Amino acid sequence: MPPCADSPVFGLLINVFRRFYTSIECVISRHTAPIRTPAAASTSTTTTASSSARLTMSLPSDFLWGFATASYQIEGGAEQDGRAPSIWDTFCAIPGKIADGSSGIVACDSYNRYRDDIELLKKIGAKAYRFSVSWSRVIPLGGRNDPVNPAGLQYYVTLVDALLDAGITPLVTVFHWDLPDALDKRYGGLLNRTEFPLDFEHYARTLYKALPKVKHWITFNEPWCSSILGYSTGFFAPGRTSDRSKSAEGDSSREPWTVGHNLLLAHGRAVKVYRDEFKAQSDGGEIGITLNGDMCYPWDPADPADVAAVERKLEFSISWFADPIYFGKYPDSMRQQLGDRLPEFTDDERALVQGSNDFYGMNHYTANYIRSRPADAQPPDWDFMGNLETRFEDKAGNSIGEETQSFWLRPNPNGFRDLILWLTKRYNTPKIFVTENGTSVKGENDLPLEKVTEDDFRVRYFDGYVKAMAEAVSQGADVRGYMAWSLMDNFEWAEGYETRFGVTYVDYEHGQVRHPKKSAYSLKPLFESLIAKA
Ligand code: PNW
Repeated sequence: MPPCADSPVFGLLINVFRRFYTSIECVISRHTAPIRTPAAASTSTTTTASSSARLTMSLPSDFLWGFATASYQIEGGAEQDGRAPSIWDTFCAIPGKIADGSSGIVACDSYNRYRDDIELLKKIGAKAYRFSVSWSRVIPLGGRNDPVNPAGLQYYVTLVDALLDAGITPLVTVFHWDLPDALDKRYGGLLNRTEFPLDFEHYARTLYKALPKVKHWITFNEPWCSSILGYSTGFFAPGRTSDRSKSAEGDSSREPWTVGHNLLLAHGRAVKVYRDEFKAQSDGGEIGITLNGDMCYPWDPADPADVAAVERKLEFSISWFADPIYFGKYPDSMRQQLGDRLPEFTDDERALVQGSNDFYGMNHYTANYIRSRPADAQPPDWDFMGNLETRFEDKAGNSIGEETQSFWLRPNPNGFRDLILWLTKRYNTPKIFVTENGTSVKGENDLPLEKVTEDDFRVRYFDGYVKAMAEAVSQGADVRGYMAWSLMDNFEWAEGYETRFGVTYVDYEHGQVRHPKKSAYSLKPLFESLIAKA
């Protein structure tokens, strides 16, 4: 507990803090009926007939499309064949952290049913599959001097071989949030600037060596989520935050920025090892990081402060990681607000991180309106957005998109096009793989099976978003692949199993049986209409 924890000022701060994090949900409950205007995008296709014609065959002939998942969300088999707990197993065991009190102990049981998953991918025409590796399955205690678990590693060797036999290209995420719990206990996990990058490097090397046929490697999934949700709001494992009602430990003013820095260093190390020791023999293998980012629009387009706040929000979420990778420094807006709470790169660190992406992995789901805060209003030290507010309605009352089951997600396909073009401009036309895009559907979990598979809302979402992506390509963006989130309903982190993102319904009550929804079959014809013939 900090010395001032029982002071009235601290109490007030915490109240403000809590109100801030629930403000998004308040906005939703105030507007149950979404307002449509020309500016507001809906899930319906936003392209006109003539632009649709222009989009035909606009994607390159070798464009990879498929579906994505992550280890802790689908595998289950938590105690099988020597796997040890990750920080998510530990976090799920704390009452109140997961909406439905669930965990990933069984999940979709993909550890035992991966052959079903591959059959499913074949049936729906996927060319690629993005999955992540469970670190604590491969190296149960996590560290560079800890033993490798051959059975755990073999699971991924078999999975990759089976995918390739089925003609499906594997994209492998090395880390999708499930840090071995032993490393968190041993040295503070992601908070440790020396040990964590070295252990991650060793773990990554173990995978490169065991999986030489993999040609698309993603070091980290969404470091923003690991840093902010894990160490500022405490919504995600390991749940650290300054909010003492949620966690006895944590410092939201500093820890997220430390963790972000360490994730960049670990990414840089893992990329260097890949390039030095594996890339030459890999026949075109590539490596990059996946960043999340929502598109932003000004709450009041006529107010320069809101326009500037849009840029700041994009910098605080995307450029926090992408600027060091492409430019070797943090954005000025972040340095200005955070001062020495944002770590400085040493020369060696900068050399490691700058230029470390062969491609940009893009996860994208939604858009927000941004309202600036008065310039003279000092942001609280836990602010992670850049002294601004996010809204679902603009000044004129236009809604950014329709409600979904996820409080943070409202579809706005034009935002996808605009964000791809923003990245294209700022980072000089990087090669982009869209590594996640998808939606939950409001009330889907309450529907009977025969209705749940008729997911027209999700079909329209994919149609709008994929065409918006094709539009960005026709305007000069270099997008090479697209992975829909997700192949199947799965453990949606703090939201448990009540929120479903799958194109396949998973019947958790009757042995994890998979039932493809309409959306599962919708991507093949969609991509066939957009990909140029070889
Ligand atoms: C991504 N937010 O996470 C993850 O990569 C997936 O594992 C996850 O299932 C998927 O999106 C859907 O949620 C996010 O609150 C989780 O803004 C939360 C947020 C964004 C992305």
